Amino acid sequence: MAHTRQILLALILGVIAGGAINLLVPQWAAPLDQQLLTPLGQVFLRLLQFIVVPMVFCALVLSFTQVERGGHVGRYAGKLLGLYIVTSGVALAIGMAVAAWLTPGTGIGEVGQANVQAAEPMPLTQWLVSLVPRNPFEALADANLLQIIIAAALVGIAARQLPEQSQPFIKVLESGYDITLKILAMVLKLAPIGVFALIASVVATQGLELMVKLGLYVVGLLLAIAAMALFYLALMALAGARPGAYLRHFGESLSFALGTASSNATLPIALENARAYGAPHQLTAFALPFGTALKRDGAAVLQGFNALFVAQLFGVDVTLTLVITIFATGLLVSFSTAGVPGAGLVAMSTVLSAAGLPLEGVAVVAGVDRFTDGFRTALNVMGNTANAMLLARTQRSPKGSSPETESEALERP
Ligand code: DAS
Repeated sequence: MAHTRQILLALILGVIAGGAINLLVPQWAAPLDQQLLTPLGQVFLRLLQFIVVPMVFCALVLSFTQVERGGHVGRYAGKLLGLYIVTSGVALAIGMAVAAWLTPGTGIGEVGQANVQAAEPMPLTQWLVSLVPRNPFEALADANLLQIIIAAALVGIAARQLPEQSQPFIKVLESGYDITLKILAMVLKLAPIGVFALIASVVATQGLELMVKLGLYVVGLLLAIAAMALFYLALMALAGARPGAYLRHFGESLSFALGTASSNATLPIALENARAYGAPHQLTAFALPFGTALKRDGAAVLQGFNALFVAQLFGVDVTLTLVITIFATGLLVSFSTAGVPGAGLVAMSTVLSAAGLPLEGVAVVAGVDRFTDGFRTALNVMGNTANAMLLARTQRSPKGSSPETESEALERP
């Protein structure tokens, strides 16, 4: 909890410092950013990325070594995918509804242009094949979370079939996981500095004038993100999953995501928050990496909202076909958006080109993207962790009995 307050304070100070530099000494913005702010922020992000792969791999293999006959993981994956599709559909609908209601794309003049490379969408079958790792070290080196999940499943299930011989290997993994937790605790001490530098860099170099010009776009997008966050809190309250306790424990992950704009970098914090919250480790060790690879409600809200914004901006008629195309491609794109800063902006071009909307729309919003990215990423982390907590809440105890209470679920090893 202390970290959360420190990170939020660092964010506020970063915006103030960045704004002061941009308004009072704009000639210093670029050199200060290049010599100090960006390097500081990148060092911090790299230290976090250093932990993600070993922590996730150790946690996943250990989780898979406990897989009982019938496979809890298969059950988790099936239920999570169902939850992901439904809630991502809600996120897209909210994004489109707010854009249709506020019409942020009408009445704004010429806005600064920036050339953003259109992302080439990978055909679905090729994407599915690419999930299978051909080399475990390549999967680890590329930090490809879905490939790491499959590699860990193969290793963990194989290790389970060699119970005696794999004990030393399991001990190494347990120590490895504990070591990553210790490194995480050290890196977290640098969080306020890292988050301050990251946000000050954005505000100092991009300033706030574009935010004013695209004010309705920024306000509308943040409103849609907030609406989806409230949807999750209401869903958790309905499911008896104590939204207050969720916010108290995961506030650290959410504020971290806000500052770093990287779901991948936030994963170690989310795993640690889930452990402190008391969620079953066997579930979160699978669900959180799985969700970090796939679950991006912030990206879903963005794609729905932004596509209608672009249609309004360029005077394109919003037909039922257009809405359905935006919804379908926005849903697919949200599952394939990377968990790194700016990924949603790059993914926009896929939705716009599928919907036949001008790609120039990406360049129009590029200038405010890093600011909204932090909020989208916080919603991505919320969608991932909230669905995992909802799944933990619904885990039944042995056959025939009533669904175990959350405290029972949380007490289970
Ligand atoms: N920054 C991405 C993430 O880390 C989300 C986005 O760009 O929309 O999840």
